Amino acid sequence: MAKEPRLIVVSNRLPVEIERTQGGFTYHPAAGGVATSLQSVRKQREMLWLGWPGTPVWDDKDRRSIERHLVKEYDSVPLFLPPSDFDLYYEGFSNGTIWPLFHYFPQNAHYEAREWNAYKEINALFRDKILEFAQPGDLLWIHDYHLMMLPALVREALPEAKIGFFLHIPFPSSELFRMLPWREEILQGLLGSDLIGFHSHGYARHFLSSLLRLLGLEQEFGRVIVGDRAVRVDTFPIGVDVNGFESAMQTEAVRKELAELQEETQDRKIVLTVDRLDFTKGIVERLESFDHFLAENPDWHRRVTLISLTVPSRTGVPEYQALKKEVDEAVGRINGRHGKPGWVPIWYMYRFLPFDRLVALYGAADVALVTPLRDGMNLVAKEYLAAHPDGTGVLILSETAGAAEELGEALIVNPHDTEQISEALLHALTMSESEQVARNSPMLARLRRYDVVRWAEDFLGGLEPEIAPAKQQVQVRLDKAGINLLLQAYRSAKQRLLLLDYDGTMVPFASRPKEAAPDEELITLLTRLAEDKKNTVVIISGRDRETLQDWLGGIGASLVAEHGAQIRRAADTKWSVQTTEAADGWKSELRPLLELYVDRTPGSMLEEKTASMAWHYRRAEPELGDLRAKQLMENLEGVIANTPLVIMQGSKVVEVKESGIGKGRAARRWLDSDTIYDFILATGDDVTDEEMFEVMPDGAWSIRIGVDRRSAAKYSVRGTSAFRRLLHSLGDR
Ligand code: GDG
Repeated sequence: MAKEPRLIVVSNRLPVEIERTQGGFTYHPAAGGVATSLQSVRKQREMLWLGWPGTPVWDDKDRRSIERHLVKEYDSVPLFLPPSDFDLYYEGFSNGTIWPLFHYFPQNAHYEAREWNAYKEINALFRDKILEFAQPGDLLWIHDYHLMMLPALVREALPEAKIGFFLHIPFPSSELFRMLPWREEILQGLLGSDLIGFHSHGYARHFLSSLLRLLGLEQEFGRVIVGDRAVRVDTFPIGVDVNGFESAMQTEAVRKELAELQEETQDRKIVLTVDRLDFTKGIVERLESFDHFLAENPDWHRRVTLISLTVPSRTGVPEYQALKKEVDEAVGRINGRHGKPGWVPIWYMYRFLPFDRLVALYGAADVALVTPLRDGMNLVAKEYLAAHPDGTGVLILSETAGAAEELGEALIVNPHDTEQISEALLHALTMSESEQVARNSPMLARLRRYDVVRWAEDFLGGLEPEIAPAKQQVQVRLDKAGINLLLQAYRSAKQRLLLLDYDGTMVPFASRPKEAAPDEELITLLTRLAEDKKNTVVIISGRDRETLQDWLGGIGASLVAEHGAQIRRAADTKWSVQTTEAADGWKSELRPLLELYVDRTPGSMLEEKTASMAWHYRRAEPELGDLRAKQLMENLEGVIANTPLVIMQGSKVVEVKESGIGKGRAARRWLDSDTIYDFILATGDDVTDEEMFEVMPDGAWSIRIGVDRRSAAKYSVRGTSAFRRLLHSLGDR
């Protein structure tokens, strides 16, 4: 079996804690979702982890010793970052701009050019470190919002690298994202990747919509074409180590902790909250909901305890200090208001607990109250369920945590709705065990199936080169050598057939179809090609005959309009119509439906042709256009069943036409004629051209304009300008 390529994981922080001790350093592996998931990957392939090793300032000797140890013992490469830039990059741009903005707190975000510059500088240092270690064939997996410029920086230096990027926090709606002064750069930075992963479909959608609105880049099934590369955008919801939690529950240490907890809380119900102290977590809002619950339900006094584990975070930042004060005061106020001798309603712990104690807390809790205002995923919700393998326990979960997309059987709440959370608490505390198990079992089954190991494998599977299904035509990019072969074949041929699509092949798309008129240079080029006695030039287009006649009537080529419904041979002056008389009948039936879509989709329009009707939506709001196109296709499918009509979706157009009319059949008129062509070139860019590619004989040169799409064509070139260059080379012969 072929050896798996090596994986280089890159994240801001290395998952190793380093402490200075007398006479040296001690090292502890830091546990955490991503680190755990990659342990299993480590068993299957060689892996290197690259990141910042932590705050202390080391001298050169320390650095060398740490690096040696980490490379040897942890397969990790430390990147020592300059402290001055580090603050601007980390506290500044990463946590003071991106973190609040991406979590829907634009009022907390600041925009400082100095910090942005430091962010780019530090990303460049990461790139330099990668370049020291990367070898051809390595897979690179870059993590999170601190390193969004890194994919493009690496791509620039290593054009052939396989680069994956995963964002652990939300990607906000494009309306928020566009507030960022450096939004285009960030998008371009991410687009250096081959694969970009998000936790939820919503985040991926927001990202794609930002690409469309800010860079004008369109997607097709999550694929975005950037220059001559395809970038895939997909969803990989991170899981937890379900087996790890299940077995942790059985260990002596956890059992002991659990017994102690039960002793202390007696037969009171436990509601648990676990968060890092952060404004995105909704800590104060949640405490207020608990306050409201106690005020509304005095019969629950003495019978319930809220254990709030809050992990210190960014303690040097004034906003976080203020939040800490607010939380402290809320806890004091609520305990003061409802507490009684022998009963403290809220047990507040402001510290980081050892893993065993955390797991014991999960196990002891009757209810987990997880109500962040915004959260990329939220692992606590999943860990709580994993720590209850028998399916007991109740999860109350915020609808704005990524986890809510998968954990729909939990009690889902709006984290701002005090009343709703208070009611959910009552429901949770009184829920029967059978309802608990009924709700949790399907969630547990999903967590087991898609655990943290599957998550990593799934992402890496998406990053490794795809193997094309047997039947799918793999297109060969026409490189210099290929073009030379084509030119040789052209030169030595006696009878040549050139079947040329127009829009998207010889000219780029314009937002109004009428604006895509041919330029002088193209007219001269085509005329020259058509004048060559050995050439039969056919312009084969979806456009109406008037436009084709008007634009290309004088070049001496044959013209095929409306995908073959109308044909004018070079020698003729008249067009011949290929359609049936019945056309008028079906058109008047379908017209009202198509007009309805024109009305419902501002910017779209209806075009009537001889044998078809086309609804164009290139100028419509892009997402609405795509949505309406799908709806229209569904609608039409119902209406045209059992008629001789077919629906085609082209580039920003949905077209209904008579079956039997098509570019394939039109091309056949030449292929099946008495002339034997010893050089055939067929070119096109969209689905309507596929019919033509499909009927091409073996030796034909079929070329698809645009890369990385499925096609029956044998070859591809990058875009209209590349194709024009090729035409020029033909014209020069
Ligand atoms: C990012 C995203 C996304 C917490 N307190 C203690 C402790 N923890 C552990 C929990 C859990 C983790 O910390 C917190 O989970 P998050 O989901 O918030 O993860 P983060 O890494 O902070 O955040 C988040 C995540 O990335 C993964 O993609 O879900 O949305 O913001 O694992 O168990 N662990 C111990 N003691 C504690 O006191 N031992």
